[in-house]
Amino acid sequence: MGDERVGSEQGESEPPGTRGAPVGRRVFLGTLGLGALGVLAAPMLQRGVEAFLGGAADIDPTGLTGLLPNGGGFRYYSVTTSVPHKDAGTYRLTVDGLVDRPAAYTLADLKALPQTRMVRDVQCVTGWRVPETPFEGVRLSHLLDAAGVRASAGAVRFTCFDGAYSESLTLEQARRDDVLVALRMRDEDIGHSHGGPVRLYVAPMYFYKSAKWLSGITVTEDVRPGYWEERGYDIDAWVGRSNGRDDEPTT
Ligand SMILES: Nc1nc2c(c(=O)[nH]1)N[C@H]1C(S)=C(S)[C@@H](COP(=O)(O)O)O[C@H]1N2
Ligand SMILES: [Mo]
Repeated sequence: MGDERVGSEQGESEPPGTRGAPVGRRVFLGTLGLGALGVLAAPMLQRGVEAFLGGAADIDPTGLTGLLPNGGGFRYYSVTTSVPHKDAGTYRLTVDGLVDRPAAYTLADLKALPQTRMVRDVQCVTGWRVPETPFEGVRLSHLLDAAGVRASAGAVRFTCFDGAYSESLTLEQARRDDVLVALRMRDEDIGHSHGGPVRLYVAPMYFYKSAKWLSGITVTEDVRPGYWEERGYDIDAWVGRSNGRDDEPTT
């Protein structure tokens, strides 16, 4: 499965070979050189540091807080060291590829479309889970229908304005009711650190499918593996029956 990079815009990274382990804790221990203290001491240490750091994850210049649970159990992930900020003035979502009507949506365009709200658990493939998280946005199927998907199409590729991340779904998966182009998370507009202003949300799959900073939807003939999928993660990432894990399904 490989070395999922965990951390911050400052680029902390997770050591390889920690699949299935409590990753934040291991990275944390590794960072401070405390590995020998072992797993038992770690939860206490982590709680202590968290209390000390408070809610500073968004402004922490060291990147250390990015390794810790923040914002109600979420961890901040980015594969790039920095991500440009986009707002209502600069954000665009393009839909292209094997479609009859390519489109470019502004944030206002997306907000004007029918919104769907869902509350499901979020499960990262590295082990952490956040219960009952509301997501809200436009069904991906709505954007695909509006674009007019051609008969030759079989998959969808997602690209991101971080310039590096990508994801993929089969067309059948992409058309599910529980796949959103999300504008809101936890009943707030999605902030920059969680992939705002727009991220993908694929409720039944591991959270790596939910590409942050979504900027492109390209309809393709075949699935083209996404960023982590090229590095060993399963392309069909159903929670509980992929990636060698047995988590409770999220839907
Ligand atoms: N663009 C982008 N999207 C991404 C990632 C990333 O590094 N870059 N990481 C994925 C992974 S592995 C997880 S667990 C979630 C983390 O989302 P969060 O930072 O809102 O907790 O985003 C997913 N989407
Ligand atoms: Mo993840």
